[in-house]
Amino acid sequence: MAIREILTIPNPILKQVSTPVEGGVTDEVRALMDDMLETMYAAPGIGLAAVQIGVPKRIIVMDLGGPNDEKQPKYFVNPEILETIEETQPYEEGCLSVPDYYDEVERPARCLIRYLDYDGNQVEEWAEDLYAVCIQHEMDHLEGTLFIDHLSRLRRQRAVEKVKKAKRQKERVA
Ligand code: K2U
Ligand code: ZN
Repeated sequence: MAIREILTIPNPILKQVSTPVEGGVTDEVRALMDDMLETMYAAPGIGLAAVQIGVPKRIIVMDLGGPNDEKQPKYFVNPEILETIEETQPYEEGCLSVPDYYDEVERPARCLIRYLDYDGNQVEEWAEDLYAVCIQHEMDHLEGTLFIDHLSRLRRQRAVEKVKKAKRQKERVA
């Protein structure tokens, strides 16, 4: 396993639409998910899409447990959102690819998802609460969409400028 670099804006790879995994959940796909999970825990974060480590394939990993909880990783290969309910819920979102910027995003409160798990079994289940927020945030990544793309132009520009300024300051110190 390895901790991989997490791409941050304005890296254009983050805007790519990820392609489906062909040929099922192979050992190679599992090795990539192992790296994604190790990278996510080290960040730390509770979700990560493959495109965030520069691999535009439709793969997501997640662990909604807290830092002191027993690890409960979830793996999503070729995930699909089959249904959403009309009711929405606001959530103060962040993103490992938009470091140190948080803002409120409204998303459907529940969604029906279908995906292949770590063993290649097909799973279909409803997600709600933080699970619904996180899976929709990650599914956005697979479409090349960031949570800041749901914000007003002004707030999105503020986020971009804040990340660029932090990068310039980091380069000056290095
Ligand atoms: O995609 C990512 O960058 C991972 C996000 C997932 C996420 C974003 C918004 C809301 C829920 C999940 C990171 O985990 S951001 C860090 C974080 C950690 C705990 C709770 C919310 C966000
Ligand atoms: Zn994100």
